[in-house]
Amino acid sequence: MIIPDARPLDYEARSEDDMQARAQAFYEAMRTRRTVREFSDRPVPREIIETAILTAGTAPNGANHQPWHFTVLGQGPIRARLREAAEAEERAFYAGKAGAEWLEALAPLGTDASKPFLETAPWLIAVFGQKRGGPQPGDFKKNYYVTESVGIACGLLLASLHQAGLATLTHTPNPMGFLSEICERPAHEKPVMLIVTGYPAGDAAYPAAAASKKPLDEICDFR
Ligand code: IYR
Repeated sequence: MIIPDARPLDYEARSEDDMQARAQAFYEAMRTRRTVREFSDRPVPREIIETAILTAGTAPNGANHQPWHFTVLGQGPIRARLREAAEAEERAFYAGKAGAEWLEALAPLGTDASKPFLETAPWLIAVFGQKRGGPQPGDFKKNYYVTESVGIACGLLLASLHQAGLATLTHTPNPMGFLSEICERPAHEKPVMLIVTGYPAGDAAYPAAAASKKPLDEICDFR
């Protein structure tokens, strides 16, 4: 392969012991992440959120078009509107739109249509996948692997926020059309999820069922 405008890789070789220790340390850090649904209103510096979004923006993605947009909502009057719209969708969802099987799957989490965190948490990050765009600002080319790219970016965003010491919640009100409207995003951008972040409320708790993770031999095989 011929690499256009090739640059030497900035690669730091490590010993196998060091690699295992670093992988283990990252696992120990990440395994303490819990999805939190009760947030404090204590402010969090904007710079931490900016750094986490820069981290999300390093995600591998289709043709390096970086097909994502993050609309960050701080505290403000827009929050009440957003909560109202989200809770209206959630009420319909929990009242039966979800169907019995889905509601049964959610029962161990204890979730319901009430979403006070949409007003309490200092930051909400609405994540959009761009069907069109390109490597340069203003491009309007077709994008590729948008779902996968945005999913990886969200994973990095959540890892960064957790590593920084913040609580997070991936919230996916269904449907999410109202997010595009409130965030004033164009029609070629699809809302993917809302990431809520801030400090956990003093009495925040999580359902034991959510912390039970499958063992390695269940999620992996080597051939
Ligand atoms: N969007 C709803 C329902 C919900 C769905 C799944 I799948 C979850 O893992 C959690 C919740 C809500 O936010 O309550």
